[in-house]
Amino acid sequence: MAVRDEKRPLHILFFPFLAPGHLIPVADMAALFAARGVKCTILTTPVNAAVIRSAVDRANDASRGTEGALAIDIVVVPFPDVGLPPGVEGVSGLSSEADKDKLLEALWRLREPFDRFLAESHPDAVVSDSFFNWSLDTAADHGVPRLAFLGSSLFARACIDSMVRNNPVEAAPEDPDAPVLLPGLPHRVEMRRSQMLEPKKRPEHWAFFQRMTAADERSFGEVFNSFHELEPECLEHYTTTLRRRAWLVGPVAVASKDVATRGASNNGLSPDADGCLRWLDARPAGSVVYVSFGTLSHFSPTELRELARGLNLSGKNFVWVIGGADTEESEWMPDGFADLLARGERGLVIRGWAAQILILNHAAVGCFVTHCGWNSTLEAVSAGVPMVTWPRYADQFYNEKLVVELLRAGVGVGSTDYASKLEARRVIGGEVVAEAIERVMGGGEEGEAIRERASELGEKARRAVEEGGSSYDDVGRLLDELVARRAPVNF
Ligand SMILES: *[C@@H]1O[C@H](CO)[C@@H](O)[C@H](O)[C@H]1NC(C)=O
Ligand SMILES: *[C@@H]1O[C@H](CO)[C@@H](O)[C@H](O)[C@H]1NC(C)=O
Ligand SMILES: CC(=O)N[C@H]1CO[C@H](CO)[C@@H](O)[C@@H]1O
Repeated sequence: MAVRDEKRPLHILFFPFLAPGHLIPVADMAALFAARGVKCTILTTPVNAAVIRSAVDRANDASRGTEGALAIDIVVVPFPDVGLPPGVEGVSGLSSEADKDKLLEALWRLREPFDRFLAESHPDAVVSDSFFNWSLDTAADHGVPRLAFLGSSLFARACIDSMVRNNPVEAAPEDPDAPVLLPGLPHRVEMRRSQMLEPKKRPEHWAFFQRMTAADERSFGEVFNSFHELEPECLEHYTTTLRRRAWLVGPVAVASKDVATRGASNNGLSPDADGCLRWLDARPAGSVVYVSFGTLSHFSPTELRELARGLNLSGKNFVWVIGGADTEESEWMPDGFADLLARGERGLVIRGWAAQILILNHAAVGCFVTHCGWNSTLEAVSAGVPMVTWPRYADQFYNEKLVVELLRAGVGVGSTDYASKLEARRVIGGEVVAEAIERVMGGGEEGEAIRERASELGEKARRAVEEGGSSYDDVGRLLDELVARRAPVNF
């Protein structure tokens, strides 16, 4: 292969955004490239380096003894001193608007170490998070091609592009339930106004998307944690209609050697997580609802109560991960729910971190109630698990569309409000939650078809990253191209 024919291996610098959901896929992606003989460096700050350290160590252990594989380096640079509390080096742990501004300032100041690294090491390419729009110009100053990575689905990326280009929200009626059609896409995508980013309500956010889209458009291309078979029409739209270049290299977590402990702060299975797998072992195949909303989602006490009621009403077994819940149980638990948990037969609640990939791949799990963060969505797709979708924010509403309407591998609970942690939203009743679970897990035709499609997608996902699969080939195409655009080779 071209990469190895050269005397010097290709060198790619990865520059992830400072949030676990962005860091971990980037570490996984670096592992994929390193296994193909690319020298990979990840540039980040101390606390963020700790998040990916175990994934990187494991990838490096696995690559030792693999012919042609190279080790991944993490280059740790100090987090800029902007007055954030010690230990806060990213989105996790921000507690006010003022903190948010400080983080923005810190992100901007990372320009200096990034610039220095490019000047000193002169890599062949940079894979930069789309959130760092300025990395385009910095990379260009050094003649280094920038590949953007947003960490979203191609579908969501195309929707965001349509939104930024056409601003259909502004033209829609004020009614939060007014339908908003996203023009220029290969599929009919109709949202409710309340599910979309409001440019007037969130002007900085909107401007941020505009700058991000502008920078990504001018980049060498974009890499996606997705695969051809998952969203073929979107890929066609992206490359042919939008004339953008995209390489789909995922699902990057499938090849990871770190499935058991990824993201765990203590670098190991918590006793809870260990117990959870044993608990699942004792449950029939496909009988358990797995519920988790990711690290950044926040549920009000009323929402938690309705969710608990819904799980009980569904009659199904459940594992519910309440990540970092800051709500007292007495504030939300319906009467009798504590007893139901104490009996330990129907359900298990895990506080904090869970071995999500292991749980999703357990035969007992029959459905995943998810906020549709792309990382979680892809983990479910890869495991062949159908979904009950409950988006809360950001691109999650688009991912829900993809899962429910295009892939038809899930059912939505009818979440209508794009709202942050601090904002109110309409509460989804327990009956509605139970009904969605029943539609996915029940005996009828609909449930069977959904489960079959989810299972087929899982097969395709796993095949994509194997040798000869579409994602494997996309990595090869990208590497060949980077080799070809290098300084002239002497023959
Ligand atoms: C990135 O955003 C900043 C504002 O935050 C803007 O000044 C700059 O021009 C943008 N850079 C690119 C390359 O789009
Ligand atoms: C669970 O649902 C049953 C009815 O299906 C009800 O009798 C019981 O009170 C509920 N328990 C909780 C904890 O909600
Ligand atoms: C790859 C990755 O970031 N995985 C994380 C996805 O999000 C879940 C929770 O939402 C985490 O448990 C995973 O570690």
